[in-house]
Amino acid sequence: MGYKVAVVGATGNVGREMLDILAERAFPADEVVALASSRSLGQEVSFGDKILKVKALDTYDFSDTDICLMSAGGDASKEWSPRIGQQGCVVIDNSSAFRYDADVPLIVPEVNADAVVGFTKRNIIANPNCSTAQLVVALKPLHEAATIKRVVVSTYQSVSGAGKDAMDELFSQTRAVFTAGEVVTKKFTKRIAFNVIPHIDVFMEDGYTKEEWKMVAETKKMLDPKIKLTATAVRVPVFIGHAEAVNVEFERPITPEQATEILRSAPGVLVIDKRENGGYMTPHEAAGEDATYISRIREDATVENGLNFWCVSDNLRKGAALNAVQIAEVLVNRKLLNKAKQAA
Ligand code: 11C
Repeated sequence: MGYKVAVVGATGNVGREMLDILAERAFPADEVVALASSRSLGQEVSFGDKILKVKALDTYDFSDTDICLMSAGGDASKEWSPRIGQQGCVVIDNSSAFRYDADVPLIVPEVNADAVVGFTKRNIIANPNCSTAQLVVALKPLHEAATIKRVVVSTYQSVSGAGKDAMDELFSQTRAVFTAGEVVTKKFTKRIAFNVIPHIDVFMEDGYTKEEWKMVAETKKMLDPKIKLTATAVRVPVFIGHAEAVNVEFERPITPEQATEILRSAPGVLVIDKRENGGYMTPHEAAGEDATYISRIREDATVENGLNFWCVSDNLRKGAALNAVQIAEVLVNRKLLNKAKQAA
């Protein structure tokens, strides 16, 4: 028997990707329903070789739906995810609304799949922020091998993380620069075309941004609360694919060769590290791919047991839609969905 799956936010960047990935991975669904706010009612989205007409979220009855992949923003999640969960449908929520709640598991299957069982309290599972997802996929096997003490990470995040309007803004600003037209800035705080902006999400009181705070809180929740992490999150004029320069200090010695071998056999990771021109991965090449790519693995000789590496992934896939579908696969493979109906 297959499952009934709803995708909320089906017309957005991540929602469309969720539909593509469900089809690509032949998720065992008998029925897939595309939902969105009434603004998108009647729009069409593709699901494999089918076209789905978008239905309204606010009139949809979730009681016979097994899984809801939710990517309609934090406000919609806060309003809808608890209600959907109460109807016995497990919500895999891509927003930050529930990530830090103790009774909601935050899951990257390669890192902490076993924690998924905690979903029965509210029938909600949180999907991490894109910049954290790819980072913890890389850190987990290294932490197991040599115990991470501290991480310093700088991100180079593509505009698709900020939604479709942000992608349009990069496109139209780039065109305006080339045609000597007016460069209009709406979505970002400064011009993004031919620029970089050290600001993602809102500012916090301590001077960090919420994006940077999320990387700290989510790494601690999923991997180990003892890990110290500091981040600088930067937006770059790239459409799809987040990159990260990562510096790690370990408790025990680990050589670049050992780290390379460990990462080569780690789930979800592909090492591309030839130490020659072009022998590394870039966001452009990672777009549309599932892996978290690791390149430039080298010793940081300025600290004891230090390594540097470069980490790249498609933020809409591993950073959002793919991870959500992988969580759904964990629920199916571990036969956990009947627990959702009992919990409701
Ligand atoms: C960005 N990382 O690139 C953000 C997008 O908490 O799920 C995802 C925000 C989140 O702008």
